[in-house]
Amino acid sequence: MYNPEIEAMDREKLASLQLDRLRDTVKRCEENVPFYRHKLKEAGISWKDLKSIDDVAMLPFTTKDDLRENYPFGLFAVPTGEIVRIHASSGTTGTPTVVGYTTRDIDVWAELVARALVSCNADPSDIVQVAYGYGLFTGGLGLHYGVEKLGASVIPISGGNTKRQIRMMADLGTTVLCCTPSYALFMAETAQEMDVDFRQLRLKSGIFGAEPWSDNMRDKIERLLNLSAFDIYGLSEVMGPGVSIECEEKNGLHIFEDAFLAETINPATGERLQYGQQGELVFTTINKFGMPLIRYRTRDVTTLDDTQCPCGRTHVRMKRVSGRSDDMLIIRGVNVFPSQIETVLMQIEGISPHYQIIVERVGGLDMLEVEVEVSEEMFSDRIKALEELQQVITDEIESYLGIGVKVKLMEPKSIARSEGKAIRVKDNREI
Ligand code: DLL
Repeated sequence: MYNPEIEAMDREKLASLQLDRLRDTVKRCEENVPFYRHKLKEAGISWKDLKSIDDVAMLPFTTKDDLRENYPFGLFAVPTGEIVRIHASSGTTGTPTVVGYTTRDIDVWAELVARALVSCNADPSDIVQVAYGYGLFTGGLGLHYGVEKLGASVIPISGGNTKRQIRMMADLGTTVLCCTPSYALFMAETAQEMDVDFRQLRLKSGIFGAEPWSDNMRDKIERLLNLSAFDIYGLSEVMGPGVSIECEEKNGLHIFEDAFLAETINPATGERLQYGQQGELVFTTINKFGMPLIRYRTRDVTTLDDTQCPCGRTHVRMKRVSGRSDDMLIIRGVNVFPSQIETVLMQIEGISPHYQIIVERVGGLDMLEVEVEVSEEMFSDRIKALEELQQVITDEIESYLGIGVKVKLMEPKSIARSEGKAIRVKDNREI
């Protein structure tokens, strides 16, 4: 499934393929989606004006609000009769966003996920346990069809029932595990309770994503689960998992540029940034028919890197997502991403990898509190050792972030575990 003709394509040739696909996409949007017809007219631009791939910067943005305002099917570019699958975001913060796929879209998606799996050392002989949730969430079904396309065996176990997950892993000889990184940690803990030793299992690769995680968390997961952990990124609006994936270098995620045009912008001004500058990630789909999107603002913060990767792939890489711009906490004027706190915590001995961040406003002042779970061994230790540990964590976070923090040590297993996307932050400030 590794297709060097596409993935290691000469960049000039790639730009020409992208331009053809971009023009075709914008043409279809103009012809079939009233929302885009109006928006493009307002911006005074048509698909015919796109003469080079950089002209994408002339196109208007699409936002999550646009999707909500056109709920449910307003952005579909084909008649609903041609849509064969619908996914939707959870909609916990408002109207859900709905996405529709044609038969061709599903096929392209499966192909991209199969390519992503190969990038994580999977091949047709593998047994892949898909423990992302199946349903409206794109994680389960997205990975599922990619595994089948690759010709490997899929265990469609979905999320939850963690003891059964471990049992299946052991009995069926799972070689590749797909789930959120926070769920992988929960599995490690459950296996330990069941006296299952990961060194006796056959796991070789883990394909973890759907939420931000740090390199230090990777080290922890790799050690606990005895596998090689890869970061997979995607979002339902643009497709689902498989928009980008790490290769064996684990130094950024290659974006499948034959299907998605990536840019980063300054989120405040909308100005396009250079490669190497951190900003908000923006995608234009160029190989999608059901619901193509033009310059979709993801809110995810990252940096694009167009330098040559030793793996041979020529597609640009994005750094691991540090968080969503709307997850960024502003504490007394300082920008804080939960992933920064995670980076610090994962390096400290004596605590478990489960944590919770709480923000309060006390007397007009923002207070950052981090609840950290003490490991079993440490918990039975002397009070003095615990006090020292608490001080170490406080000092480390404060020196990393440059702001004061209150650290609360918690009993083992007292912080809620996640079977899907972990909720790390409780922001109790009133806006
Ligand atoms: O989370 C799709 C997915 C499923 C990706 C399985 C990877 C694996 P949504 O539910 O629409 O789709 O959420 C998309 O999740 O905009 C990011 O903020 C975040 N996200 C996804 N992957 C990563 C990652 C799926 N590897 C939103 N690192 C995105 C950091 C991620 N954040």
